[in-house]
Amino acid sequence: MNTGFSDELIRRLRAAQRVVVLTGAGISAESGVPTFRAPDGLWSKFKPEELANMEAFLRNPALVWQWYQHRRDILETVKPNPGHETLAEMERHYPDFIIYTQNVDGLHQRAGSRRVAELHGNISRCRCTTCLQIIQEIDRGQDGIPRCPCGGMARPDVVWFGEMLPEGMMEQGYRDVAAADVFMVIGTSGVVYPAASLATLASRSEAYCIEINTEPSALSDAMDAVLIGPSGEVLPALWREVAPQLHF
Ligand code: BJW
Ligand code: ZN
Repeated sequence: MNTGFSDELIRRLRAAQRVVVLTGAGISAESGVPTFRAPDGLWSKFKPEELANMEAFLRNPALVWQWYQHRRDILETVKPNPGHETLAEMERHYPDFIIYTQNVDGLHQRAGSRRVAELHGNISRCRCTTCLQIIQEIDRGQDGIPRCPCGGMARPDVVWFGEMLPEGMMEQGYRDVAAADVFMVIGTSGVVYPAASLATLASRSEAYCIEINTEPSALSDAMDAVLIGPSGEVLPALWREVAPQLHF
């Protein structure tokens, strides 16, 4: 099959020992998880900046919880797609392989990926806004806002705008990128920082930088190879060329 992948791209992926991947909402799109910035999304009348922040939550916790509960309901009905599955397979092949994901959906882990750093938290967990503890037993409350046993309002354990990412995770990411032979950025618009800075750092490092996206992103110009198409199709096709012995 002539897939149009360049020789350099295939050569770099075959020779690589250390691979770092940054994923965004696009990798889960083919599973049926809506992205954030698509013009026709169900929540397109809200920008993520308007819902994913503490001020919005304190102003209207019911609305913000409605958004998160809707997304949690979607996640109960979806499963990982061939894009997630290919990354899990790649991890088994490379001695050093790690995914930094902006996604909160847990689909990389469900596909079998083991080294996954969740830059923006996980939507399935809740944390108390008063005692700050992770809450195991949620009390739904009469107003529809989940509460902690301490009485405080629960919030999803995700990273909102203006909040710090999990301690030390970006620093580890910068170290991993600096040592990487190949860096891949998949399904992100590349407009949210500091996550996107992993890609800008990679573009200035020795790593060969590959992007997979259905359209050019804010990061495309800095990449060595830009593969336009759905990641659930491009990733398996690419991996079939890189490691044919694993497939045939
Ligand atoms: C496909 C596809 C298919 C579709 N196949 N592809 C530097 C400059 C400017 C601003 C800042 C800066 N540094 C920090 C900031 C501020 C801010 C920020 O980045 N703002 C910009 C938006 C302007 N950042 C922060 O506030 C961060 N914290 C921080 O900086 O702390 C330090 C600090 C704190 C306090 C004081 C001072 C400093 C935190 C950012 C947290 C982002 N949180 C969210 C919500 C998480 C929880 C939740 O899920 O609800 O994270 S917002 C939202 O955007 C979510 C995503 O992870 C994130 C990125 O979105 P993503 O994944 O790229 O999705 P889309 O929809 O944008 O793109 C999808 C892509 O897929 C598209 O390109 C499609 O084409 C593609 N696609 N189908 C392949 N089948
Ligand atoms: Zn509490």
